[in-house]
Amino acid sequence: MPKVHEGQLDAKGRKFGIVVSRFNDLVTTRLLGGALDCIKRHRGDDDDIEIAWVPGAFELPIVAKKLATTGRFDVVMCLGAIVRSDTPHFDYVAGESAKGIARVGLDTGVPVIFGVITADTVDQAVQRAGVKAGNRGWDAAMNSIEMATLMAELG
Ligand code: INI
Repeated sequence: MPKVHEGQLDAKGRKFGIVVSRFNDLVTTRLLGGALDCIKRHRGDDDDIEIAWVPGAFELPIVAKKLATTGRFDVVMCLGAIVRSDTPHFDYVAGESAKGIARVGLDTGVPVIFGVITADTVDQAVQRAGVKAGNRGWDAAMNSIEMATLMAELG
Protein backbone atom coordinates (compact mmCIF):
# COMPACT_ATOMS: atom_id res chain seq x y z
CA MET A 1 0.00 0.00 0.00
CA PRO A 2 1.37 3.45 -0.83
CA LYS A 3 1.80 5.88 2.05
CA VAL A 4 -0.45 8.82 1.27
CA HIS A 5 0.02 12.24 2.81
CA GLU A 6 -2.70 14.84 2.87
CA GLY A 7 -3.68 17.87 4.87
CA GLN A 8 -6.58 17.95 7.32
CA LEU A 9 -9.16 20.72 7.46
CA ASP A 10 -8.53 21.37 11.14
CA ALA A 11 -7.03 24.75 12.06
CA LYS A 12 -6.74 24.06 15.80
CA GLY A 13 -3.32 25.08 17.10
CA ARG A 14 -2.10 26.29 13.68
CA LYS A 15 -0.52 29.73 13.39
CA PHE A 16 -1.59 31.98 10.53
CA GLY A 17 0.10 35.11 9.17
CA ILE A 18 -2.17 37.14 6.90
CA VAL A 19 -0.94 39.94 4.64
CA VAL A 20 -3.73 42.02 3.16
CA SER A 21 -3.60 44.95 0.79
CA ARG A 22 -5.46 48.25 1.30
CA PHE A 23 -5.79 48.91 -2.44
CA ASN A 24 -9.39 48.11 -3.44
CA ASP A 25 -10.20 47.68 0.25
CA LEU A 26 -13.89 47.40 -0.54
CA VAL A 27 -12.90 43.97 -1.84
CA THR A 28 -9.95 43.07 0.38
CA THR A 29 -11.79 43.66 3.68
CA ARG A 30 -14.36 41.10 2.47
CA LEU A 31 -11.58 38.66 1.59
CA LEU A 32 -10.14 39.11 5.07
CA GLY A 33 -13.57 38.61 6.65
CA GLY A 34 -14.06 35.39 4.69
CA ALA A 35 -10.61 34.12 5.65
CA LEU A 36 -11.10 34.81 9.38
CA ASP A 37 -14.55 33.23 9.34
CA CYS A 38 -13.17 30.11 7.64
CA ILE A 39 -10.30 29.72 10.14
CA LYS A 40 -12.66 30.11 13.10
CA ARG A 41 -15.19 27.65 11.67
CA HIS A 42 -12.40 25.10 11.39
CA ARG A 43 -11.46 25.39 15.08
CA GLY A 44 -8.79 28.06 14.61
CA ASP A 45 -8.19 30.62 17.34
CA ASP A 46 -8.02 34.43 17.01
CA ASP A 47 -4.90 34.42 19.20
CA ASP A 48 -3.11 32.33 16.57
CA ILE A 49 -3.70 34.86 13.79
CA GLU A 50 -1.62 37.96 12.98
CA ILE A 51 -2.63 40.41 10.25
CA ALA A 52 -0.36 42.88 8.42
CA TRP A 53 -1.80 45.53 6.09
CA VAL A 54 0.23 46.69 3.06
CA PRO A 55 -0.50 49.50 0.57
CA GLY A 56 -1.06 47.31 -2.51
CA ALA A 57 -0.62 43.86 -4.02
CA PHE A 58 2.89 44.76 -5.15
CA GLU A 59 3.96 44.95 -1.47
CA LEU A 60 2.44 41.58 -0.48
CA PRO A 61 5.60 39.48 -1.16
CA ILE A 62 8.07 41.46 0.95
CA VAL A 63 5.82 41.45 4.01
CA ALA A 64 4.92 37.78 3.43
CA LYS A 65 8.66 37.07 3.51
CA LYS A 66 9.08 39.09 6.70
CA LEU A 67 6.30 37.06 8.38
CA ALA A 68 7.49 33.73 6.99
CA THR A 69 11.02 34.23 8.31
CA THR A 70 9.90 35.01 11.88
CA GLY A 71 9.26 31.32 12.49
CA ARG A 72 5.97 32.23 14.17
CA PHE A 73 3.67 30.89 11.43
CA ASP A 74 2.72 27.54 9.92
CA VAL A 75 1.40 29.32 6.86
CA VAL A 76 1.22 32.82 5.41
CA MET A 77 -1.76 33.97 3.37
CA CYS A 78 -1.69 36.91 0.93
CA LEU A 79 -4.96 38.69 0.15
CA GLY A 80 -5.34 41.37 -2.51
CA ALA A 81 -7.44 42.60 -5.42
CA ILE A 82 -5.94 43.79 -8.68
CA VAL A 83 -8.35 45.36 -11.12
CA ARG A 84 -7.45 45.90 -14.77
CA SER A 85 -7.27 49.45 -16.10
CA ASP A 86 -6.52 50.74 -19.57
CA THR A 87 -2.76 50.95 -18.91
CA PRO A 88 -0.19 48.10 -18.60
CA HIS A 89 0.08 48.84 -14.85
CA PHE A 90 -2.22 45.89 -14.01
CA ASP A 91 0.14 43.43 -15.71
CA TYR A 92 3.20 44.67 -13.81
CA VAL A 93 1.46 44.65 -10.42
CA ALA A 94 -0.24 41.27 -10.98
CA GLY A 95 2.88 39.63 -12.44
CA GLU A 96 5.28 40.79 -9.75
CA SER A 97 2.82 40.05 -6.97
CA ALA A 98 2.26 36.47 -8.15
CA LYS A 99 5.93 35.78 -8.85
CA GLY A 100 7.02 37.30 -5.55
CA ILE A 101 4.48 35.37 -3.51
CA ALA A 102 5.50 32.08 -5.15
CA ARG A 103 9.17 32.85 -4.49
CA VAL A 104 8.65 33.55 -0.79
CA GLY A 105 7.20 30.08 -0.29
CA LEU A 106 10.03 28.39 -2.16
CA ASP A 107 12.76 30.47 -0.51
CA THR A 108 11.51 30.13 3.07
CA GLY A 109 9.88 26.67 3.06
CA VAL A 110 6.80 28.18 4.70
CA PRO A 111 3.69 27.68 2.55
CA VAL A 112 2.46 31.00 1.17
CA ILE A 113 -1.06 31.09 -0.20
CA PHE A 114 -2.04 33.23 -3.19
CA GLY A 115 -5.37 34.80 -2.29
CA VAL A 116 -5.20 37.59 -4.82
CA ILE A 117 -8.15 38.31 -7.09
CA THR A 118 -7.36 39.56 -10.58
CA ALA A 119 -10.40 40.95 -12.35
CA ASP A 120 -11.41 43.12 -15.29
CA THR A 121 -13.79 45.26 -13.22
CA VAL A 122 -14.40 46.12 -9.56
CA ASP A 123 -17.83 44.53 -9.92
CA GLN A 124 -16.24 41.23 -10.96
CA ALA A 125 -13.82 41.43 -8.03
CA VAL A 126 -16.64 42.10 -5.55
CA GLN A 127 -18.51 39.08 -6.89
CA ARG A 128 -15.53 36.88 -5.96
CA ALA A 129 -15.34 38.42 -2.51
CA GLY A 130 -18.51 37.07 -1.01
CA VAL A 131 -21.27 38.38 -3.27
CA LYS A 132 -22.14 36.07 -6.18
CA ALA A 133 -19.18 33.90 -6.92
CA GLY A 134 -17.92 32.64 -3.56
CA ASN A 135 -15.27 34.30 -1.44
CA ARG A 136 -11.64 33.89 -2.47
CA GLY A 137 -10.58 34.84 1.05
CA TRP A 138 -12.48 31.85 2.43
CA ASP A 139 -10.86 29.67 -0.27
CA ALA A 140 -7.41 30.99 0.60
CA ALA A 141 -8.01 30.12 4.26
CA MET A 142 -9.08 26.56 3.34
CA ASN A 143 -5.91 26.19 1.29
CA SER A 144 -3.89 27.59 4.20
CA ILE A 145 -5.33 25.10 6.67
CA GLU A 146 -4.71 22.23 4.27
CA MET A 147 -1.12 23.29 3.58
CA ALA A 148 -0.28 23.99 7.23
CA THR A 149 -1.46 20.52 8.26
CA LEU A 150 0.13 18.78 5.26
CA MET A 151 3.53 20.38 5.91
CA ALA A 152 3.31 19.39 9.58
CA GLU A 153 2.49 15.81 8.62
CA LEU A 154 5.39 15.64 6.20
CA GLY A 155 7.69 16.73 9.02
N1 INI B 1 -2.50 47.54 -6.19
C1 INI B 1 -3.48 46.64 -5.99
O1 INI B 1 -3.46 45.93 -4.96
N2 INI B 1 -4.50 46.52 -6.87
C2 INI B 1 -4.56 47.26 -8.00
O2 INI B 1 -5.55 47.11 -8.77
C3 INI B 1 -3.54 48.20 -8.25
N3 INI B 1 -3.59 49.02 -9.44
O3 INI B 1 -4.42 48.77 -10.32
O4 INI B 1 -2.82 49.94 -9.58
C4 INI B 1 -2.50 48.33 -7.30
N4 INI B 1 -1.51 49.23 -7.47
C5 INI B 1 -0.64 49.65 -6.39
C6 INI B 1 0.58 48.75 -6.23
O5 INI B 1 0.21 47.48 -5.70
C7 INI B 1 1.61 49.36 -5.25
O6 INI B 1 1.02 49.49 -3.98
C8 INI B 1 2.13 50.72 -5.70
O7 INI B 1 2.58 50.69 -7.03
C9 INI B 1 3.32 51.15 -4.79
O8 INI B 1 4.41 50.24 -4.89
